[in-house]
Amino acid sequence: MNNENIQAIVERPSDEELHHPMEDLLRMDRMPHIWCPGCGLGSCLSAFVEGLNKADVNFDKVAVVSGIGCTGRIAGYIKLDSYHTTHGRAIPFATGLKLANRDLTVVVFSGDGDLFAIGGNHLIHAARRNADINVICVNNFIYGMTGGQNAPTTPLKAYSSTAPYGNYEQPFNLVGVAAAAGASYVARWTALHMRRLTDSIAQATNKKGFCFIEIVSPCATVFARKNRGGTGLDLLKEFGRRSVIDHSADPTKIPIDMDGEIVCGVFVNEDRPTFWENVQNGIKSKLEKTLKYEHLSKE
Ligand SMILES: Cc1ncc(C[n+]2csc(CCOP(=O)(O)OP(=O)(O)O)c2C)c(N)n1
Ligand code: SF4
Ligand SMILES: [Mg+2]
Repeated sequence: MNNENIQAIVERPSDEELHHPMEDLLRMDRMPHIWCPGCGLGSCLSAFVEGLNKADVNFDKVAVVSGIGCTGRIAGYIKLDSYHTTHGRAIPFATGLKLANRDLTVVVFSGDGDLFAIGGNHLIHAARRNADINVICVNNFIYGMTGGQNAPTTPLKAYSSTAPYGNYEQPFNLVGVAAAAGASYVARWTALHMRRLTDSIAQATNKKGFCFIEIVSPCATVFARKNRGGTGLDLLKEFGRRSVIDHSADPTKIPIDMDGEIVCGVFVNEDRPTFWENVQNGIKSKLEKTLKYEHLSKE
């Protein structure tokens, strides 16, 4: 059978059928993306777009800021106002953006290495100040893009390209760090918990203050290979087996290791004044005192 005959019997899908539901929010001119088959980042991006839809936010008022790494590419693929900043500096960039444009919803989307190694100081101080930004951290336990070096999240005894005999550095428990530093909202999900993750992203979008969401996500290429984890799907299945949902868990007491439980949930959801509100209130009371003093001195 020649090609013409094959074409005649295969019904062509309509343009509508060919249109991916997320296409309007993706920079299709950048496709195909660089992510490996089986990587969890596609699910993380889908959950983000779904979460924004659920939050009913005006897409023209959303800005996405990433650092570098495989996760950092999200800023380049999403068709919103987005910034791919330098390594570790997404949070100060986002804080400035929000302070200058306070009607924006500013979201930092970046990796565990970017946000907790070189960017770790920025993260704890933005949480302490309660900067009004949302931070979504994809934790794949490794520096994915640069070939699998140890990250501050690499579990004890896991292998990486810089820990060929296993990692013997105690990793950070990301939700514990964010909560201890003062974040208003702290949640952890895996890339398998699509509905709950989407709901969390919607909740954080509609919430004031520093909101932190960790997504435990498979790095099918470097982390899985070095640790004999199988494919991305195998890792997801393992996350599913090991996950328990406990919203009442103390976030400082739920580190992730190589084979124990991955405790998920929304651990902190509090309201406290944001950095900008504190500045406003502080300046207002100072000015009031000065004006009162000037008024009295004239009498
Ligand atoms: C100043 C600087 N130092 C080092 C690098 C190299 N670098 C690129 S990606 C990366 C690690 C990113 O890890 P992570 O944030 O976990 O992202 P992933 O690739 O795992 O999603 C590093 C160290 C860089 N781009 N800039
Ligand atoms: S190296 Fe890992 S994190 Fe990066 S795209 Fe590949 S699977 Fe994903
Ligand atoms: Mg990483």
